[in-house]
Amino acid sequence: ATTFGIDEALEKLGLTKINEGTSTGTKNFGAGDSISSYSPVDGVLIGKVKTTTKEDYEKVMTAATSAFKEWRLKPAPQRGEIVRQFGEKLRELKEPLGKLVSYEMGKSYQEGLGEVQEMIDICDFAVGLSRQLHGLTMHSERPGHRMYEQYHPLGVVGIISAFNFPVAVWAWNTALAWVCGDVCVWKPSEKTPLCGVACQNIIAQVLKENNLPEGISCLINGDYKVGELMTNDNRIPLVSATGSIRMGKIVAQAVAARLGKSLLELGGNNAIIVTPDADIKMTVIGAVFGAVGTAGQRCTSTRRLIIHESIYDQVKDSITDAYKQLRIGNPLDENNHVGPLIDVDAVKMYKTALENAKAEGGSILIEGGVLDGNGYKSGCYVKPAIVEADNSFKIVQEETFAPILYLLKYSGGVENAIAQQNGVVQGLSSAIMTNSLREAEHFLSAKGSDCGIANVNIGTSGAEIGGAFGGEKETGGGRESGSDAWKIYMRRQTNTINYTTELPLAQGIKFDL
Ligand code: UN1
Repeated sequence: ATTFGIDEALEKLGLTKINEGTSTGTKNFGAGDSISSYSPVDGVLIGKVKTTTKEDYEKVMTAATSAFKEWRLKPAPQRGEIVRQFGEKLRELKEPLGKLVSYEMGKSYQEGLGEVQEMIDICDFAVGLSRQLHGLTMHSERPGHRMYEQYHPLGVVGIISAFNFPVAVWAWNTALAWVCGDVCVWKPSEKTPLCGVACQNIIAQVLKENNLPEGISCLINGDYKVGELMTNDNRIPLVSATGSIRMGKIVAQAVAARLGKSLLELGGNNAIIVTPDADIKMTVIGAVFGAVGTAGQRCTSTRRLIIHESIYDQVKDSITDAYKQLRIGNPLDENNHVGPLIDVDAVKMYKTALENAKAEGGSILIEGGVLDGNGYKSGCYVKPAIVEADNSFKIVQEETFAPILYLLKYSGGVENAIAQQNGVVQGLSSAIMTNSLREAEHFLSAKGSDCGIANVNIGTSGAEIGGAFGGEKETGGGRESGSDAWKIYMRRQTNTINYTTELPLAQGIKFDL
């Protein structure tokens, strides 16, 4: 249970009704319009955030580029110390920030806290990493020569993030980018602008306490037009973007046109394969959390269950029974399982998807619908739905950011299930529920899942920060968070040093003067 209300949470995060959203530090430069942030929980206006004008953006970039000149020279472990302090602040503010995430985005308070925990975890990871930005040494083919590689800071990193993880995805990027010696300019989703200002307030405080330039962390606000300022800006060597495939294609093309790098984290169409050997109880928990958690608005949400025909009815009955237990309502009330969608546009897309599924011949197992009346005044609460469908349906091929689960059937061997699982354009997360070693290893082999994440006896969502996070095909190919994802935030340099008085050429070439 929480001990304070949303107003107190806003106060602890330094937020007011009108917030200065365009900033380095906590200063606002601009005269941009305001974005009003309404809570999907109760439809109430939480606050306003000013948007970034072109002139503001130039000031931000001036601050960021000059901060980079200083920050890149600070030894990496000292940069890690700043990230450590940031992680400490997040520990102190976990409850208010988790509450704001829940209230502004609509995910459950537990998930809001979980999201802040992901931020804390990536800070810890980055602190350790700050002493491990290793390159390799190689053996030169020339006598008296030494060859090695080193990683240098890259520059200003642009971050475009989505509403569904309004704080954690920024932290995955920034925590790594900062220890790598980069500075960051962040455009949060215009649907969750207060989460952006809250995070900016926290890091600005840490930078101030350490007498560091504010431009190390910058915030810009607005819609895609503000994002375009970054994608077209050749002062930004790397743009990391999370969101829809449509958005990713636009970002990738703009960044590629100037030969910049992009790190893309786009849509998923994640499936759980349920084989005859599956533990049904575990399957139900994994599938239901994956499908209705965050109201189906994670890029790792479970959208498809691919079930073997021999156990199809049993799984179907268990899942539909579980759905009947779900409580939909205020996500800040810990008794509820499912909160609202982000806004009424999302509700429209949910309704259209269900209509399309029916029109294509899907049969509805658990009826959807929009809730109204007491407790549902925002108009954003919908019922999680289950549809029996076919993988070839156009709607099944798409990612609908809502709690709609498609049940698909397979017969024969696990290869038939894998063919369906891989038979979509997206390639983010995948899972198999099985106790058969053969099936599990087949699923993980080169002819198995084609996704960036492939799990055995775990659902599709809830990845840990220690692994590289991302996916293949139209998911965009980027990897964030753990493992060696840090490398994209740095530039690699190969160095060969000659410590002799001769100048032998490589490849045995003779060039006598
Ligand atoms: C996202 O939905 O954009 O694996 C990120 C998960 C979370 C992150 C999801 N750790 O579900």
